Amino acid sequence: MKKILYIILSLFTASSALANQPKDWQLGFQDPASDGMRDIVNFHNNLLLPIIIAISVFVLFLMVYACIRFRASRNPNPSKTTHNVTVEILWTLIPCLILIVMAVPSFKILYKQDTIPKADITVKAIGYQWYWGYEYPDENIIFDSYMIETKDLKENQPRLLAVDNEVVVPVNKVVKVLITANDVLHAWALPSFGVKRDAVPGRINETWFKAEKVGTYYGQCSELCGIKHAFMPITVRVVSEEDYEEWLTGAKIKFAKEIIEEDQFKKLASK
Ligand SMILES: [Cu+2]
Repeated sequence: MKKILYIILSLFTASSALANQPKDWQLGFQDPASDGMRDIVNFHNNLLLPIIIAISVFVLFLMVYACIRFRASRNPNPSKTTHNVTVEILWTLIPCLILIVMAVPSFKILYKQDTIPKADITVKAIGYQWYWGYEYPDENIIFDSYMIETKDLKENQPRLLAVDNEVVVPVNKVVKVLITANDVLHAWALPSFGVKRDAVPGRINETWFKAEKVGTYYGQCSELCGIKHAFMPITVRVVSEEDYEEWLTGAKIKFAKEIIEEDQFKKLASK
């Protein structure tokens, strides 16, 4: 009973009280933290959900009506009708119209997400079995991001979602994410930003987001990629411009990418 109450309660609170990670008994989406996700949530809550509910109620009504009105005791000699042109046109046409009504805003959102504005920051995410590697190509930064084991979790770190090295991005900046994989298919997904793209070996997919709120956001690999698929979470920390600069200064030293060209010269020379 308590659980049912929770579900009902969460129906009303889902959009306002939830932060940026999955919650117990959550229904609905995580809080949107980008324009793209807000579009998706609006589309779902204001258009899809009413249509789904209306159709479900209508079908339920038809079933109940048929059960009562045409039950054997009340309708002993059933009609032998097999065709009715009007009804057939209607039940083809109306679903078509419903699909068109859903398709138009859906494509609008899709195309909006597909157009990547001029990026302020580019991050490259590389899926490995089973962790994510990140690169900031413009900053010469590279690091790996592993899930923190349950026993090593600190306070406020969610289990199976927190990582050792988080992706750090500034708030209100366009972040372009280049996504690829090193071994098998993975998918880089962050629900709060409305972002989900497959990471395909040998190919670079791209997506973008503009985080509107400072905070820590959690996502997970969303393409079955092997035995530890569930243990390669994604953590993005959105910080203020100044904090980002500060992080950058430290990260440039801590995560400095070695100069590849020099290595190659050395390799060539030693041959
Ligand atoms: Cu994966």
